[in-house]
Amino acid sequence: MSAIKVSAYRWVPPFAQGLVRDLRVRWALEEAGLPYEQRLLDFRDKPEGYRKLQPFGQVPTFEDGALVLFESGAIVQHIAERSTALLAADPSARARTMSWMFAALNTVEPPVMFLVQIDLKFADDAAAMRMREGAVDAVKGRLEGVAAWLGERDYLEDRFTAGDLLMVTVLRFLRHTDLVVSIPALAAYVSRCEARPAFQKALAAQMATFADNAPASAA
Ligand SMILES: N[C@@H](CCC(=O)N[C@@H](CS)C(=O)NCC(=O)O)C(=O)O
Repeated sequence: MSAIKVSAYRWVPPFAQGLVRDLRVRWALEEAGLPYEQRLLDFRDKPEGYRKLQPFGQVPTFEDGALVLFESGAIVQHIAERSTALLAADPSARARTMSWMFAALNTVEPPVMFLVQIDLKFADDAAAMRMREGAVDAVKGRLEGVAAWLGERDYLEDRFTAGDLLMVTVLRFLRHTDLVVSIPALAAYVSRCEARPAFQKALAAQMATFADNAPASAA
């Protein structure tokens, strides 16, 4: 029995499968070689008391004995601090990784999620669609920044880190568009990171949970 528990949804519709943020935590745990169990929840029917673990009722949470964490970035940071697989030992390199972790979640994710909301939730809303062009431009600006930084590099810094892990999970939210694939260096970067065995294991675990718990109506 592993001590670590990660909350995740039992099932979500296909458009969200492979994107739910427990994937970040599963991936980090796989990179660090730390076993975990899932605490499975229904998207619309969270258990009584879950907000004591996650004040907003979201996934993921991370439980390790008495320690309970929420916010995927904070959880990935906590895991990274336990393993040089995600964070180098050198203090300056660690600080650089933190910059990229914040950049992924604080600078790239907000415009990406704004566009995702427009496309997936408000596609029938004319007012929302009028904002789409501006939202796409905002995303393109961020993607160009990441691509220009990457240049010829394989990773954001001189090796794979928790910064890449978070950045790639953010870029994956754009899979319903051609915004990433139309920048070959960025597409190659995402594919390089997704090819890591730890990512493949994490994704397979999330997808297996959805397959095991698919409602009859989804068949
Ligand atoms: N900033 C939070 C966001 C968590 C989040 O948005 N989780 C989604 C699934 S990916 C969720 O549970 N949404 C349901 C809700 O917001 O009620 C994190 O990174 O952990």
